[in-house]
Amino acid sequence: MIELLYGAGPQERRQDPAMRAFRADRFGQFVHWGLYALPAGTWQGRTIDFAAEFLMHSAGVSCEDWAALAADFTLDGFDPALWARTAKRMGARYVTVTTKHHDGFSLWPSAFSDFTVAATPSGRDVLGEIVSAYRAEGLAVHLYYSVLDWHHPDWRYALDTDDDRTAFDRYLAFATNQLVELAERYPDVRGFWFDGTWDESVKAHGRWTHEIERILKARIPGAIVNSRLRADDLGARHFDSNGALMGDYESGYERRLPAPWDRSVTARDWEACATITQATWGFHHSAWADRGRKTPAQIVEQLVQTVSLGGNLLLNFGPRGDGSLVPSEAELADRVGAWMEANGAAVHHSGPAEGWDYPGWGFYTAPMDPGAADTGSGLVHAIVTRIPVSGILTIDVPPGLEVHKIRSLADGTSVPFTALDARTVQLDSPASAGMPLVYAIEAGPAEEPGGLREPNPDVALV
Ligand code: H79
Repeated sequence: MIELLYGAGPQERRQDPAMRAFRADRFGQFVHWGLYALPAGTWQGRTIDFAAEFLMHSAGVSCEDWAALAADFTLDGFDPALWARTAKRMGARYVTVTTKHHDGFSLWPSAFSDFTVAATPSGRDVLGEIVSAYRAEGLAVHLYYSVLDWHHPDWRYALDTDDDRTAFDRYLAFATNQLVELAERYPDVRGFWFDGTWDESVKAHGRWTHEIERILKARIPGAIVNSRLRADDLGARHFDSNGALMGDYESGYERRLPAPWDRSVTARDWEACATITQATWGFHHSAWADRGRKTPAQIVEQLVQTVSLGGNLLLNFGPRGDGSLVPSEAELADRVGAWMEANGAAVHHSGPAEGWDYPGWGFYTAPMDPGAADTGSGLVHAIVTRIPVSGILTIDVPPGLEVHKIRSLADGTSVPFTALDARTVQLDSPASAGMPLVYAIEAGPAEEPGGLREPNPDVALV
């Protein structure tokens, strides 16, 4: 055990109302919006794949040229109320919105920077309007903040000289000021989502990451902070040098998920973030970006895989430069929302189904109490995302349980099944592809003590 001043706090799951709500929400909307949405992946006629919110960096644009984009940030199609309604209809229960991305542009009129919405034609507090719009729809709001900053003269990737160290101290004072400012201006936000914390400079300042978490939580009691903020005394990130999680939940799964059978992640709270496009977060206006867009069924599959492992999914939207939603993203939100309308009970307030192993054809989730445990109600949702070509869905029932009833969650109709033995149930799998089908399985203690299955004699002999 290494002695740490800036390591992890208590390792029990937080059980306060904000954290319980976050955990039960399961589905959030990520929004990446800033100046980068204007060039949308193309600079001086050259379109760069993968570079949307990264364009300034990838195309080597100077701070001056990039800052000139502010003149075109006119909000002509900006309708935050529509964003919020779209997110709510999709079934998202919270939003995480970029307040300042790597390019350093602040979406609120920060007193600590000249590079903000105050320097755009409208001068409006865009972030404030977004926060209000989502709160009005009943969604919780988390604020994304990039510590990495390509604009600020005092940002450093590494601290090689005394001058670097002095400059970076000034940078951290600036970031602290901005974060306190955010907490003071928008006190009804539920949390902060940190990014851009992987460089040597930040890793050498575990103390600052520890301190800023404390400061934000002092300003906003119950604020939820992701693990990506944190480094410890020795520069270990997310998990301290003793292997303990820092921050309130693990946020390392970016554009990937834990393996469906990896139950180790259920030991803690975590959130994965995902793009609709193949890789970009800000709007990328190109055939390249559109080619890789995920379908509603793919999004739902990621969502239920996440919930089955006790995580939250943050699904990203990248509105266009004028503030309007990308039509295909709005349509996807509606189609995911239609599925959630009928099947959201398998997602919200749901988590891992204790004892139900990953079945291969989809995922099991179970209603959970906000303390993050299976309620033990015996109700399990089976979400079929991969229809077996055999047409037969086999359900391996945990020891000591038996299936009483199976119904379709969407329409309540009873689904016939055959009990092969005490622990194996089969039914006809859904016949056609489309959106994932959800079966509500009602199980209870087995009447016959058939829980312990005879070992398969063939397996024992070979
Ligand atoms: O905000 C989103 C990303 O902009 C941010 N995190 C999410 C939530 C992020 N910053 N850095 N990274 C993710 C990883 C960096 C990937 C890169 Fe690249 C590979 C940067 C340079 C090489 C991809 C390819 C982006 C530009 C070229």
